[in-house]
Amino acid sequence: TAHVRLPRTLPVDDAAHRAFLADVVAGLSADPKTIPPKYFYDERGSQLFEAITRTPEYYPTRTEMGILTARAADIAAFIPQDAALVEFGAGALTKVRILLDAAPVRAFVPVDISEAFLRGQAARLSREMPGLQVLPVVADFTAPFALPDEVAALPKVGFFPGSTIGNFEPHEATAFLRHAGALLGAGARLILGVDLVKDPDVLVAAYNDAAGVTAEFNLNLLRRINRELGANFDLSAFWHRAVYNREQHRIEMHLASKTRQRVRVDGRCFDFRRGETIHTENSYKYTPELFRTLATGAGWRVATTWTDPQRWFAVHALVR
Ligand code: AVI
Repeated sequence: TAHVRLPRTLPVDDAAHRAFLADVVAGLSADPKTIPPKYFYDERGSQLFEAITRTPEYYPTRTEMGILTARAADIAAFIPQDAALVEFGAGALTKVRILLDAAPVRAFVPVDISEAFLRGQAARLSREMPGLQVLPVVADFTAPFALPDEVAALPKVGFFPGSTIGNFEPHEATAFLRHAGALLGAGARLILGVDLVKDPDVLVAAYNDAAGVTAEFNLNLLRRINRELGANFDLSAFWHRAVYNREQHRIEMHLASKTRQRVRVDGRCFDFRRGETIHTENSYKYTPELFRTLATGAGWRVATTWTDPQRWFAVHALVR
């Protein structure tokens, strides 16, 4: 029989692969070196993030869950009848279940970049809530995307929990809020979870858990670059570092080089000084006042804000 030559194995999504490579090459060529945090979330990264949320130090998830649970009736009252609920960066769908149990929603559109994880979670939710139309969208929600036709005529409510907005630079957060407004349409509403400015010791501990899960999450970015971009990072040659920047009211995560070293990515060389870092994430914290200014500047109005008794976390209800 004829010998069939198979094509070189291509990544599932070639455009996404090229964007990843371009971002990593540009980020490692810059000074200081940086890589966008959205690349943390391959399948293993998504699982490591879920593990972070269960560490004793990482208070945001359980604090926000507490607010959503305590205020479920008030939040449900903010959601119109037969609405489509659109969740940005849906992850494990734990939080939205609280809203779906409290509000009579017609359709649920989880949007996430991590395809395998999203499809698995959406299928599970469909089985649990057979009356609900679940319409997953695989997309990078930091770029424009379209909603499914099925929800065109329904009133829209966005849901963006977890303080993920804090991982955007302030100008990116403004752009996201504007895009979300355009996507959801006139009269839309948006429920947003935002981590509050607080005692730096509490903040720093949350990003330096004793079990080392956050360190593993940070280092997994290098593992992903090795696997998907043919790089040769030695994971044992980098430290995880998380510090609070008071002036910019943000946690910064870095990967610091333990030695002077050279790393190859897709045939290109990148040199590291001893102690030089790759800045991998900012996690901005907002006072209610700072957040109100951000939202107003992006065309939204803060209708209500719910917090926990310690005022560690805020859930804001926005209207256009
Ligand atoms: C997803 N995001 C809001 C998390 C945060 O707290 O900024 C990501 C994270 N990074 C380290 N730990 C958690």
